[in-house]
This record gives sequence, C-alpha cells and structure tokens, in this order.
Amino acid sequence: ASTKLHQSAATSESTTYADPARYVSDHPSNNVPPHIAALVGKGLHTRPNHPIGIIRAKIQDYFASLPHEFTIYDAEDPIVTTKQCFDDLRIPPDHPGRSPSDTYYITDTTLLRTHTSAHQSEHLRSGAEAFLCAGDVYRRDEIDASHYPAFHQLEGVRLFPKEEMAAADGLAGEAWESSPECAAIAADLKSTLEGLMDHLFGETEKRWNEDYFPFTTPSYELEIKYQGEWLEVLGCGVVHEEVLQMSDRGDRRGWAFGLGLERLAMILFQIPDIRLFWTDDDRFHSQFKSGEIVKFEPYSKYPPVYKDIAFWIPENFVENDFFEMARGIAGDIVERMELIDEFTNPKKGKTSKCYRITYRSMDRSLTNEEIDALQDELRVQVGEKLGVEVR
Ligand code: FA5
Ligand code: MG
Repeated sequence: ASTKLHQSAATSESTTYADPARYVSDHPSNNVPPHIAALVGKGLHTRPNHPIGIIRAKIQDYFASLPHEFTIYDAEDPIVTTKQCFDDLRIPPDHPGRSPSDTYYITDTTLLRTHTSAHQSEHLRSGAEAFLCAGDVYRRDEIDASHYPAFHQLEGVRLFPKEEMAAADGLAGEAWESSPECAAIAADLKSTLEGLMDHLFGETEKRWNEDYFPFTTPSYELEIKYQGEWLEVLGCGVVHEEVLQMSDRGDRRGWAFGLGLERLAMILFQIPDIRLFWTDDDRFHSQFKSGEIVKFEPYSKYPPVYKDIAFWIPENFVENDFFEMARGIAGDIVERMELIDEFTNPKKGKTSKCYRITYRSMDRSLTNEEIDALQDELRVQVGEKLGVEVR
C-alpha cells in the first residue's frame, strides 16, 4: 500500500470536548473539580507545534514505516463508560484503579478515561487489524515533576494474520502462554517498541521489566534512563484471549501497548517539569515547531517556596483528595507534595502526617505573603472538608 496510515473518519476537532459543563455536575458520584474540567478538550496531542503533538507525529511516522497498516484515531470522546474503561479489559470491580480516590467520575457509570486502552474493545469490535489511538487521560495521582492529573497516552494494537497463528488454534491459558506463537507475538511487540525508541532517541539506555495488566498476558513495562534515573514510559503485552473474545475477535491473537507521551516528550526535548506542557507562556511555545526536535531552554527557574503542613488524619483519609485540594486552591504553582514525617501516637491511637509542599511558578517570582494566604486557605479547607485535625 502506498499510504500506510489512514486517518480515521473522526476529525481532530476536539473543541466540542472543551465544555466544562460536560464534566462537572451535581451528580452524587461526580468528583471532577473545575480545574480538571478546564483541561479537557485542549487537544495538545493534535497541535502540530506543541511538543506532545510533535512527538505523536514522530511516533506515527515510525509506524508508517512498518510494512503493515495502522489506522489512526485521535478524536474519541474522553468520557467513557466503566464497561469500556474497565469491564471490557477484565479490570475487576474492586480494582483500586476504579475507586473514586483514583478516578474522575462524571456519573456512576461514566468517567474521564484513565487510559487509552478504554478504546481497545470498540476498535477491535469494528474489525480493526492494527491501530494507534491517542488522547488525553485523567488520573487522581501524586504530584511531582513527572506526574500530572491529566496527561496523554498513545495506544497501539496489532493483530496477527490467522495463518501465522494456526498452530496455536484453540490453545488457552497456560498452554497458549507457553506456545511459540505467543512468544513470537511478545518478541514482535518488544522489537517494534525498541525500534520506536531508537527512532525517537537514537541510542538510549532502556530496560524491560515484567509487569501485570488484567488485559494482557504476559505483560511488560519499558523504562528509559533519564537524568540518571529510570523513567517508566510504557506498559504493554500480549492481548488477553478474553479481551478478544469480548470484542468478538476470539479467533485472533495480538499485542497492545500504551505509552505516556509527556514522559517521552520530557526525555526528547529535555523538558524538566510536566506542568510546562499546559502553560500558555510564549517563552515555552516559541521554542517548538512541527517536525523539529530541539532541547528546551529553561527560561529561568524561579525560586521555590516550601511550606509544611501537619495534621492528625481520620481513618478514611484519602491522600489524593488532599493533593487535589492543594491544586484546586493554588493551581499549577504546586510543584511537588511529599510526605516527610508520619507517626502514630499509641495512647491516642491516632496518626499524624506531615507534608512538605513545594510552591514554584514557572513564569514569575512568588511572594511569601501570597503563599502564606494559599497555605492558610489549605489549612482551613483540609480541616473542613477532609476531617483532619491540623496541628
Ligand atoms: C496503562 O495505562 C495501560 N493501559 C498501558 C497498556 C496498554 C498496557 C495496552 C498493556 C496494553 P500505566 O498505568 O502503566 O498503564 O500507564 C502507561 C504509561 O502512562 C506509563 O508508562 C507512563 O508513561 C504514563 N503515565 C502513567 N501515569 C502518569 C501520570 N500521572 N503522569 C504522566 N504520565 C503517566
Ligand atoms: Mg505502569
């Protein structure tokens, strides 16, 4: 085929998704704060001059150079059902990833997708043989330089021609997993992704670890050395037979992967902080152009302001509620939140936690007074809404 990449019929127009009213409601299960709703629909992955868009294009180029066709999807609705995001992927009802402490729910049964794997089943069901699917995903998570509650993933799935898998016909479970056909799929998956990393980075230090996902087996993660530390960039594996069966493709076999575009872009452009992808600052955006891989020149790092907060926690304390509350009050100037001390008073039977919050703006100097005001507001809100006893 001359054009190996087919753009899906859906357009890249994500503006319809940029309506906060779609995400915030008074439904009792809704836990999407306004500062998260405001991020949806920005479509960073479809902007040609944004580092997330540039790296996505470079990844697509690589897949276009492979001998088989991948269909491209980039405009699915970020609101998905619990069936799409979890059930179709064998993620059990009690899995921690489904809990409202980790996931943004719109209603009981709809949510902001936590991974692009939420679209695997529908594309498999539609008859796709191989596809890529990119989009914004949302997770309530820790706060530091490489974690942000909204980020982008690119999913890839490839099924193998039936003839190549004929010898493994009818095999299931252990028998399938120890077959040469399963090993061949895993080997193709790894070499495809190693080829992608070489295409992106040239020679780079990488390592494979075994991993676990309910929807693939065997499963792996890939880490890349970045600034002296191993950074996890993707998860992948051989698609679980039950996932294929649930999509009416039980007679097929294949692989799938999901990678974090911010993590790869941070390595490629040497962008030190994941918050930068969301800035409106022209000193950031003027540095990037479609198709160009350049080292990001930090436009000065303003000094941090550190504040500690200590409190006695109630039994049902959810750390992510606390992290999100800080971001809700202070926004992206919250650079990092770390637990620095924890102890239990045996007499009271109570536990105290002390967190250090690093406040830093990427655009300007902060004054002590403004941070004190934010920290005071945080002390009030954690007491009122999280039921902690501030010390
Ligand atoms: C997944 O999300 C699986 N859906 C990936 C997958 C797809 C596995 C298909 C098998 C088959 P995981 O939670 O590990 O896996 O996230 C995948 C990648 O997203 C990570 O390797 C990392 O690069 C990125 N990522 C995860 N959490 C964050 C975060 N908070 N901020 C930025 N990037 C993140
Ligand atoms: Mg992982």
